[in-house]
Amino acid sequence: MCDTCGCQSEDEATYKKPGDTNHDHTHSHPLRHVLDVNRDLLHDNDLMAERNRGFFEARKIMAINLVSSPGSGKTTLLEKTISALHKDIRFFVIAGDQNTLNDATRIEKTGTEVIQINTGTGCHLDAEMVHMAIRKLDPPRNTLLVIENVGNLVCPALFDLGETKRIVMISVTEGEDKPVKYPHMFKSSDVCIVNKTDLLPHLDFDLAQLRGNIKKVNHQMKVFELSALKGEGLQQWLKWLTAQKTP
Ligand SMILES: Nc1nc2c(ncn2[C@@H]2O[C@H](COP(=O)(O)OP(=O)(O)O)[C@@H](O)[C@H]2O)c(=O)[nH]1
Ligand SMILES: [Mg+2]
Repeated sequence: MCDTCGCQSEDEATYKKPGDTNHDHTHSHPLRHVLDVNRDLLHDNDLMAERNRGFFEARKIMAINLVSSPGSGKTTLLEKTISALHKDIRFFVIAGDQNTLNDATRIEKTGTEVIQINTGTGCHLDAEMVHMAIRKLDPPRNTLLVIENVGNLVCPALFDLGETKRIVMISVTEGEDKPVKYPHMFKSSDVCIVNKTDLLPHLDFDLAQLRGNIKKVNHQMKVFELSALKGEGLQQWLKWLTAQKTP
């Protein structure tokens, strides 16, 4: 079955051949209806995202939407970032996962106010979920809100949360080709953090190739290479974040 339009035709297999980029069909089917539904869903999300953006702008809150595959090191980077900067910046965190309070528990240990959103079967946070969470957290003026999205390089790319910056993380164990395999996420992000550089000596991983692939899909992307666990490269990231927060 075709993933995009759900039709059952035999010739669906053809568009999955390497080199095929279009969802081509030799038959007609109601593809238009699927696109309309998606547009409506995203329209509602975009309206709510604008409300969130207005809230953040009015309170001069920097809101970061942190996205990556599961296990890239988002929560680890957050723990390290908060520990390093909590004297200068007041952090608030929204943690998204399908299940468990694990990330909220980790963030809470840093003394930061956090709300966990469990999406159940959902593969991303949406603007409405974030809206409800910020009503509860009520972050005051001049603070920094980090929204750790559900681990996934696909669905979160479509959902604007009203964030100030979208930051995509990729770890060096994931392969150099992920930016070109999942271009929407890398295109829609402002910053890319390449994590787990401490593992490079043990891997057959070509950092130059990854850099090239990032630039291929988003040549303006700001890139930080670091090890959240061991601390190498962390200073440049902290310096950049501090500069964003204090205009
Ligand atoms: N070697 C190494 N491991 C890391 C690094 N950052 C995170 N990890 C490990 O990767 C795993 C997943 O990290 P976590 O922060 O939970 O990832 P998340 O799912 O993206 O939030 C944990 O076992 C971390 O200790 C890093 O810089 N180097
Ligand atoms: Mg996490």
